[in-house]
Amino acid sequence: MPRYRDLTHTARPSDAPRVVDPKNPIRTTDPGALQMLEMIKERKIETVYDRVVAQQPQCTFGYNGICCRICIAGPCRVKKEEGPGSRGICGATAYTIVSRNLVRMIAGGAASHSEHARHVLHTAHSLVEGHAPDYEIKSPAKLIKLAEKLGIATLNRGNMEILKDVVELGYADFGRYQDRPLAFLDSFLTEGRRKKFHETNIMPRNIDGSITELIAQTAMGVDSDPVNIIFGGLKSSLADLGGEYIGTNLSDVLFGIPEPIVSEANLGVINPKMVNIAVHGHNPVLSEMVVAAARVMKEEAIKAGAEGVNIVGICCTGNELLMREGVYLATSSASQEMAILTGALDAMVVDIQCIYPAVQTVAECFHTKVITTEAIMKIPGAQHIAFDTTTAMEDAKKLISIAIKAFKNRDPKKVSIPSEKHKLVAGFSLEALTEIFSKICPERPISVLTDAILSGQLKGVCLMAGCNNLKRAQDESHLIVLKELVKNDVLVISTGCSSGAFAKFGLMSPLAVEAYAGDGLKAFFKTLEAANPQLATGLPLVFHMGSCVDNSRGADLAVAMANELGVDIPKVPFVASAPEAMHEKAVAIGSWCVSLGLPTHVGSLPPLEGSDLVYGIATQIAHDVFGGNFIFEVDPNIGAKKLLDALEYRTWKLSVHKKTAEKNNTPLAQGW
Ligand code: BF8
Ligand code: SF4
Repeated sequence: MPRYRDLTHTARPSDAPRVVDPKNPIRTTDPGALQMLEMIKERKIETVYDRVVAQQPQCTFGYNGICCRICIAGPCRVKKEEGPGSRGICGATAYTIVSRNLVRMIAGGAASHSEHARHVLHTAHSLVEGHAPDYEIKSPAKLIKLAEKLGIATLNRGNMEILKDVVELGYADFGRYQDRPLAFLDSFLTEGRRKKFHETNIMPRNIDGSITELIAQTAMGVDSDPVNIIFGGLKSSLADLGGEYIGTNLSDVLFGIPEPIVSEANLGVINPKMVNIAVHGHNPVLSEMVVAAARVMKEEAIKAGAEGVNIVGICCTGNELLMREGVYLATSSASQEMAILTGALDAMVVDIQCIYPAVQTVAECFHTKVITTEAIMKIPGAQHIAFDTTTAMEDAKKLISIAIKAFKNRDPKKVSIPSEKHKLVAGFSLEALTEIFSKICPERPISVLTDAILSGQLKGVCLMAGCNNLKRAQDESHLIVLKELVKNDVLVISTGCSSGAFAKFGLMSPLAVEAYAGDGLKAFFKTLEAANPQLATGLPLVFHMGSCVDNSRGADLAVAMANELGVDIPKVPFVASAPEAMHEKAVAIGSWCVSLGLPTHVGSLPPLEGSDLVYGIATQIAHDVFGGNFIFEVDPNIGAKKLLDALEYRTWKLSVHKKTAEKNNTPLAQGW
């Protein structure tokens, strides 16, 4: 059972309101978005902030996960505690309906992340085959490291030859039928997790099969056992992690390993004198090419009367480009429409995921061109330009020409750009962090972090991830959780829209360390900075690890810490938090975090409260089986306290076990 120091805390969420201020349309705290809304208030353009209010109150059956639409005898709702109304038409009870609905979200998340990974894999494959002339192996070092992890021979072999084998193994991971584990996943797990996943029968052998199996398992009249269904879900969540691992690592091979880099964030990065193009979505395969094309098309933009081409990022495509190229981050998920409202965005080029269909509706009030680029992602009214990796540069140039043409139609009277923007330092891949630590201890770099925890200087590590969910005001929960954690000396790494929130508020900067970090964290940063004079700036309050698929970098760090400490992940003072989770991808990530053995806070409740059994499995029984558990808590202050409790408990227990092992000269206890 998870333990809480504060005895008023239980596995149940507090009584904090589930939707804060449901009638208030000002549902953001982002200073850039607030400025934007103020600027356009006379014009009354509908945005997500209006629609979320219009949706209130949301359906309680759906909210609790007790509405089943799996077959067309339904929809069935669990309406009563007992009798025929307590079951669906087929007799499915609440625990079956809730668990089926939940794991189908995991399947959606796993499909999304791995579709992204598949695209990166296809690109690498085209490169190997000689059909992707505009791409290259930017990081041979990463390729070698990855190949070695995967057991692929590297000695006396050319890079393309090695990449060919890596790609083949990646493809096999999507469709393997032999009884062997997913290679990319298996390549980085701790021994303890490998054993646990085999014992619990959740080690996936392929990605596509795990997702398909889960959909089949949860079809009408198949599995009704909630425990079996949830374990099926966890298997898919691990397939999701495998997919993320492929996505992150192959992106690093093709586009480079992120290193500390300085940039800026929030709507003020949109430049009134330039052709502004927002790249939005998740996939670096297209957006990296847009950045490259923008560099060579500067002259054309100048001819059109602009000073050049300004690429800005939104959501995780933005994070990918920020991490590797230092591209400005305009905004994050919930405020994506705001970028168009500036009236100075000439094109929004989108790939996949988290793109509101509403961007086209807003764009129609301006000159902005919304351009979709992937076969599975079109928006009525938007222009579609199929992006092909074999003609990547040519396609990217086409996109930029459209933006330059649109720039000429920009209406200066409609331009109003918020001044808000903040400097930031991003680019903290695990390699970059390891490099920084290695300046203190070259032999065992991760010991710099684990020793700081064991000595009490740091309380532990938290991976902050996830989206915006407007049940509370945008970004508020991300900020509250972060501030509470850093004040208590927790080292925070972040991804996705959590990173977006911190960047937009100026918290991803060295200046924020002085204002918000606790003494231990400050001292830790000072030691690192003193040993790393090569860093152009000081270290930021929070380390940006990348996009949503880059949560795999967080998993990598948890594994490295476990190996350094000689324990499995459930004993490592490492927690995760998604204070504003929204997407199915977040459900998949949260589920593999728990399977890996991490206490995982989620600030917006997934639809599972309709079954006490399923709720109990997620928040308590999971801890007994995997050492990780969900902490569902909508109040970010309480959520942060529960995370701190979990870290404190782990550090205390680990220290006791270490002392006992040293005193008695016995192996370190592995139980959690
Ligand atoms: O993949 S954090 S809202 S943008 S799902 Fe989407 Fe959530 Fe943002 Fe990135 Ni991740
Ligand atoms: Fe209703 Fe059962 Fe069909 Fe679900 S599967 S909609 S509970 S009949």
